[in-house]
Amino acid sequence: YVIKHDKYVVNEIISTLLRLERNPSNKIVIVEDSKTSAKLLQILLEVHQYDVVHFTDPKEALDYVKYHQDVKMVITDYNMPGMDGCELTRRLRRIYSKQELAILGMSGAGQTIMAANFLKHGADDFIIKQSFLAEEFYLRINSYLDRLNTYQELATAASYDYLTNVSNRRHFFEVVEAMHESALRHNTPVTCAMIDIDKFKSVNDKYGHSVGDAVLREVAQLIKSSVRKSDIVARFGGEEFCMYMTGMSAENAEPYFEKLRQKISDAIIRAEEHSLKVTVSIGLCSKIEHDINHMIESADKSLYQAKETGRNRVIH
Ligand code: GH3
Ligand code: MG
Ligand code: MG
Ligand code: MG
Ligand code: MG
Repeated sequence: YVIKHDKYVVNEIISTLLRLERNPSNKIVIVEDSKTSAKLLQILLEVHQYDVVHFTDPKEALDYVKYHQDVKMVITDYNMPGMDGCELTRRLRRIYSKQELAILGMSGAGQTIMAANFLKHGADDFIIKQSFLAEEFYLRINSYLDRLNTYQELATAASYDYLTNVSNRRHFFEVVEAMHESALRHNTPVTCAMIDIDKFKSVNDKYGHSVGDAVLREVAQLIKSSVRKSDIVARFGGEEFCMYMTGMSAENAEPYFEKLRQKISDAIIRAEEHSLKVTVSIGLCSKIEHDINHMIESADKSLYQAKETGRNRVIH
């Protein structure tokens, strides 16, 4: 019906569909001073739903890629004003590894010598302008993007806890060291918290392990939803979570964690055919120590005290 009535509308619909289908995680930057050559590549890529950004100036491209971590691939020409493609490749590689960004060098016919040059500077591959077959080009592009996505999936799987989707212990220490150093430098207050579900063994005993898992997920979610982006939550052991918060002073930590404790004890957790409630005990440490491990140990001691004095409470 539409085709019969308005060709313009059809084009609009098609381009809208293309935009909708475009995968934002497949962003490719083309750096090419020749507008015709760039246009050709852009069309080839956009037909296959790649999100393409074009720059004629390599310096602008460098800035863009530096601040847009969603760029997966850079395709760069060699001869360009201001900076050649190899230099651009070299500078990009100082910021992004091959696991984070794919780089394809490109130059005109008769410049195959450039291939080694590009590869030496950190490019993944090299193509000769206008002499490649479209199909081969797509296959290569796809294999690089697939590889990057696989790396990213592996990195995520290695950093997050499978059951609760919060950080695992390894990832926690990987990021917390730098956070702590920066907090010490800037004299920012920090708080470390150990949170442990009370009598969790009895939840498993009474309702079974899969309900126990659901409770763990729910508690993790309640904790996670109460933190800011600058905080980190990790699952340390079975039913034990550790939190590190910057900008959280001792005075603020008390009411903050009291609220979190209350929120968890109020929550009705539904799992399978059951509705249940759990409580947590929380140990805090806001006394700045140079070594983050000492703060965690101190929070752990407070947690132990919270358990000893009746559970479902916050001890500083
Ligand atoms: P307390 O108040 O002293 O902390 O008592 P608790 O029962 O919570 O502590 P305890 O350390 O005795 O038991 C922890 C239990 O957590 C034992 C274990 O079966 C359970 N657990 C650990 N990891 C998992 C998990 O991944 N899934 C489930 N369902 N249970 C788990
Ligand atoms: Mg050029
Ligand atoms: Mg215990
Ligand atoms: Mg427990
Ligand atoms: Mg425990």
